[in-house]
Amino acid sequence: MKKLGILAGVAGVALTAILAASTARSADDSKLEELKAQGFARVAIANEPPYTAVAADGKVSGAAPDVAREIFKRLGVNDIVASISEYGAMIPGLQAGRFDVVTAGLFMKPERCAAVVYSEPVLCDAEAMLVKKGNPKGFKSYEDVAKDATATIGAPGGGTEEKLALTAGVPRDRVIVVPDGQSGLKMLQDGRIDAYSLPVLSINDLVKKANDPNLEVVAPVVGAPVYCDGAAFKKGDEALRDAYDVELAKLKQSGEFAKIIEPYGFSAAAAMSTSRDKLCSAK
Ligand code: 6CS
Repeated sequence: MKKLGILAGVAGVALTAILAASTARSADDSKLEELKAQGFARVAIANEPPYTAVAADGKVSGAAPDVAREIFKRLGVNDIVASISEYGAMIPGLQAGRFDVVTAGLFMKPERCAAVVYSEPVLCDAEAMLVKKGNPKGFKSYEDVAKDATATIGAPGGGTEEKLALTAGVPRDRVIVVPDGQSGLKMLQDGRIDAYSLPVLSINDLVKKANDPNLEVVAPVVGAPVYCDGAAFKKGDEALRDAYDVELAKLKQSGEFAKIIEPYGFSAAAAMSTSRDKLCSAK
């Protein structure tokens, strides 16, 4: 009778372990299953071409959403639905459940890596400043703006360029929060700011469309790092992030990743030459 008791005990332990493992797995997969059932993933974007763009008819494009759309399709989530957000509101919105993922060129930096769960790198870029033709104040770096007591610089609220300008010593009242590219362009053209800073590809896109001979691009901004973004998921959605990374790696491996992002001007090699771990631990 004793032997029977021991066997029953062992079987019970094994059964408990199997149940626990399957429960954990099903809990992990629940977010992906939820998105599959929903039929779409809610993505946060900024409408800053070529990273993200919303056409007059509402069509969402840009390198970041195009990569996300392809990956989610492979995961069984048929489409993405985009909401436009300021960069500084993306992480709070993700944490509040307003979005399922941020696919907007939200650059990986240690403080952001602590707040969200990033995929592996997708889009890499240096920083630029848009100035008047001839660069009258001779800006080459954010420190140059800081040193000129009369100079003002525009940048996205909660964005990387705002942080870089403040860190370089530009006083708060000389760093002007600009909601979007068109506003920054107009403010510079009207002389309301002396420089407008965005990543290089975003500034180049603005200049190409502005068709204004009185503009000049300072790129790269001396002393500013090259950043890369990743898709940013809410903490707790690590399993969804891992599934996303598996498909991202396949896209990179097959050459399809390059086919999606390089027409926008991004380098697949740049994203493939670095990693989330490196970018999240950068000083
Ligand atoms: O990640 C950021 O904060 C920056 N990323 C892009 C693509 N544009 C401006 C923004 O500040």
